[in-house]
Amino acid sequence: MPFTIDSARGIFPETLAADLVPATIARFGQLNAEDQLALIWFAYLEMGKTITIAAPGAANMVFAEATLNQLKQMSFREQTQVMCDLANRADTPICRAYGIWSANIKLGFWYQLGQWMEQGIIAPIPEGYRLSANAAAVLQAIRGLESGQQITVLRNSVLDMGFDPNKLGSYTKVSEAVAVPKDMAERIPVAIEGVDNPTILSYMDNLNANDFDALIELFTPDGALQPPFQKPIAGKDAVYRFLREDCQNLKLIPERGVSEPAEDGYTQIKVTGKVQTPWFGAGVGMNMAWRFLLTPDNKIFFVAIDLLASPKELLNLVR
Ligand code: 45D
Repeated sequence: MPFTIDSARGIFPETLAADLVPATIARFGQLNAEDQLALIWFAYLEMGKTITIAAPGAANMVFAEATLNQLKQMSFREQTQVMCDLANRADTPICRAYGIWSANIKLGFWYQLGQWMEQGIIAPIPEGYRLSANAAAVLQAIRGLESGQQITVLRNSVLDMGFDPNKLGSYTKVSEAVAVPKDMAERIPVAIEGVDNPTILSYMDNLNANDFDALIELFTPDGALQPPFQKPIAGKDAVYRFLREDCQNLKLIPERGVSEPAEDGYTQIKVTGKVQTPWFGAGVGMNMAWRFLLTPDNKIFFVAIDLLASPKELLNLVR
């Protein structure tokens, strides 16, 4: 076997990812819980002036409902404590429940809390709260990011909260029901300047259609998918689970790409373009790259998905 997942990660090394995102999140993680909550609140208010978050679907919210109702019954003091516990990743029943939710359930939970904070149902950030100097600097750094990077910082900070499920031993993740794949008649196939490889086109089209059963068949049994700023998810079962849990209702808008032979009959293909998330729709187009490594029989051995450093990177298709 010429490639390992590890060596595959290095294809198209010229690709510049938005490293400011993990750097900002690391700085955010150093702040105390009060500062973290206040900072997200301020960032959320500022972003809300230019972009709108779509309300999560009701089906999505049922899993968080019991916890949300529990919070609603509490005093402001207790509510603040719960939010700080989440930021501190404490070991409490609520932090344990939160820890095993899928990304969208966690986001939906905070979406609801944000609404309730505005309505005075959940404890607000105290009026006149002053961020520490470090927190103010992190907020300033977030202001300087492009919108796709800002929402990624927000998302990742929310995903990091709660009790770490890996400390639970075995657990079953709680995620919303998987959407029915889009009707064939409603699918609009993508076109990619410079790339006509059918596996790549099917990858994009199946993901856009929530057709995860068809999508997973494009991978080799040991194939891997590396989401932005994460380690590769390896093996068909794990990739399939990830797709069903965390990849619904995305809109991939690939624009252009290059395809070139790699060692031993493999092919490496880089595609750049935009991705929209159901949370922000067309309001935020994230600048993305896909770096594929295909086997000689055109199966996906590896694909890395990168959030790009800048729009300029959309045109960077060199090796
Ligand atoms: O703490 O090809 C308050 C893959 C204050 C799959 C709050 C992909 C207190 C393969 C405001 C209440 C998935 C990898 C908090 C492609 C407080 C593939 C609330 C890529 C927390 C292309 C905060 C997909 C709130 C990508 C409500 C790149 C925050 C998807 C809400 C990216 C934040 C999706 C939200 C992103 C963020 C979604 C809703 C970045 C959503 C971000």
